[in-house]
Amino acid sequence: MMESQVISAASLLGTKEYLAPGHRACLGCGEALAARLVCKALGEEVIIVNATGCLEIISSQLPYTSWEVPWIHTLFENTAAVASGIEAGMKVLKRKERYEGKAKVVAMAGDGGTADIGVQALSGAFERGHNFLYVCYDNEAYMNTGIQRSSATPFGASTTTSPAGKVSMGQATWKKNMPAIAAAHGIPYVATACPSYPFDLITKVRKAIAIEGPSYIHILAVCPTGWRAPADSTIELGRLAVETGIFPLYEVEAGKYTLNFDFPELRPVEDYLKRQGRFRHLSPEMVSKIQERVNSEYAELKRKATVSKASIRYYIIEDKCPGCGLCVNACPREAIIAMGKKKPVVLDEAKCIKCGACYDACRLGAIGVE
Ligand SMILES: Cc1ncc(C[n+]2csc(CCOP(=O)(O)OP(=O)(O)O)c2C)c(N)n1
Ligand code: SF4
Ligand code: SF4
Ligand code: SF4
Ligand SMILES: [Mg+2]
Repeated sequence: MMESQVISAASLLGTKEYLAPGHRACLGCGEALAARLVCKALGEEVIIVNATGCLEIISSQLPYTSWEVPWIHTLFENTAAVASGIEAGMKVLKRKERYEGKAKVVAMAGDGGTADIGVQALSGAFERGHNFLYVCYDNEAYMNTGIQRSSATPFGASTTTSPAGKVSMGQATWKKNMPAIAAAHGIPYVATACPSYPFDLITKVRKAIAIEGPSYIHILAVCPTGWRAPADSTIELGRLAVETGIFPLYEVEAGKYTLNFDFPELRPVEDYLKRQGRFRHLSPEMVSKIQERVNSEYAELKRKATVSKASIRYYIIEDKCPGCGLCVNACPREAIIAMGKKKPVVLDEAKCIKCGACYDACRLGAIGVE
């Protein structure tokens, strides 16, 4: 029989930061948050290979660095090639008994550095079967250089090179499906993730680095600056991207698809689009077009997936809960009900989408996970 185990954030992740505070990311940067969580999940036996882009710029302004682990900066285009070289070099050193460690090579790049200029190097590294993890932080444009469109910019988004105005309606092409491209290489592990679902993200990173061979994680990294959204909307926008089906969270393991969060009903895409200035100009016709596309892509994903509700379960530890109500406010689905002052709250599992927001909100460790 499996024993249920209560875990706390500290026991799950440890308190050590590997992407240290003091970096120069904008307020509310989803990319910095995602990288921090990824690094915490990776631990210290790692070599980070980081393309030029926001993450590198905010974290490595000489004479300062936020990196508490071995880290190398690469060009915009060659992250996967540099990672391949390091991994191959480590193999040789091991063979010659000059290196006995178990450090994992982890490449990191933005959507431009991955889906555009870096895709050739990445495809080659996947095809050669290097033992490394590649993480793409997808903020849906070239943010570091001033919000230029990339092939991962969504249809209709206004950027400085796809500006909405009299002659243009924003980005005219559909977002490139980079996780599908990675999966088409037949590599052992591909996943999508978002820091608005931190436990899901951490689990996937740990799974990916335990795998022998190439693995790929595509992370939606909300960028308040480039998306023209309030800095405090990062977590909510990530949740909305998932709950509308715009950015579903799934894994592809040896070709088998698992949808990690499946909703009885998707929220309308408008709930997500209307919160961002980059979509402000969209006409109702364009919103309907986006809705149709999301509906059909989500249906296709569900057709491929062995649908699994996340295997975790959240519950209230009654003797620790004085009913402060923080989790009630944090829950996006009204799945936690306050029973009155000084009484423990009640969690309705039928309504729970396992987002983990209540767990993050509780200051008293009164929410358990099993
Ligand atoms: C060959 C080359 N072209 C252009 C640049 C300039 N450049 C540096 S970062 C960047 C955009 C990065 O975009 P992305 O990979 O999406 O990362 P983000 O900044 O959005 O996190 C560009 C165009 C460069 N460094 N090298
Ligand atoms: S521009 Fe966007 S991705 Fe870059 S540091 Fe600012 S919020 Fe983060
Ligand atoms: S995990 Fe917590 S916050 Fe999220 S839906 Fe379930 S009860 Fe609500
Ligand atoms: S946040 Fe924690 S202590 Fe407060 S009501 Fe929720 S479970 Fe109880
Ligand atoms: Mg980008």
